[in-house]
Amino acid sequence: MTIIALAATGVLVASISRIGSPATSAQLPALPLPWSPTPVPASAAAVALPPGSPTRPPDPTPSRSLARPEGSVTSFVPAARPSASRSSPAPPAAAEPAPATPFRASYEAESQRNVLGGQTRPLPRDDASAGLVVRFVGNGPDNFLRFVGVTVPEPGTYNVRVQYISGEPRPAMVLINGRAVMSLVYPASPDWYTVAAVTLRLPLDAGPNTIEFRNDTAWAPDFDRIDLTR
Ligand SMILES: [Ca+2]
Repeated sequence: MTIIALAATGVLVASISRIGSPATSAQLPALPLPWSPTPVPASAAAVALPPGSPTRPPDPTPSRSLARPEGSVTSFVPAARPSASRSSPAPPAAAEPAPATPFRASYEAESQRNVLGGQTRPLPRDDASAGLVVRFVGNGPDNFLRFVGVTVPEPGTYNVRVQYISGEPRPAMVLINGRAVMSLVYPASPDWYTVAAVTLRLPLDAGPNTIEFRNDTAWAPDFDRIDLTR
């Protein structure tokens, strides 16, 4: 399943794939900016929010003027899997300069360190990391999931890969340290028992951060885990 996301920073591609499935995910070619108001599926729109916006914005429309988002969606990176078979070994890849500060961290949604507001609660799913997801996020302001202590060494924009389960497309907002940075409609996972993932680009402060998922008016996905890299 392939979706298109809006991002003003250059990458306009998002795709989604079942975890561990054959390499069926496809990516759309990157589109040049500036963005032209071509209609896109509402189920795949990442919408920029003005800084400090306290409430969920109206549903996006193709004619909506997009401010530069603080957060954005980038290509989904599936779990490691063998590449397509080759008739001969691939030549060694050219050495790429290592990031100045390699970084990787993972956080389970169901961690007791997190804040599970309102009706949200961890429930078992065999396909989920650590066997649990946080369900019943959204459909009211109290039902939020807040990852606490998401710690990074330097301020900047990080890749945040979000694993979730949602048998239908569902929207949710992302708040960093209490401030709304983006809203995303998470594409449907294969079913209500299979994990999917999208990778977001989110701005984080040095030290501990909170990353909150919420939807004050409709149900959000069930969240499994987040993985940070840069
Ligand atoms: Ca989990």
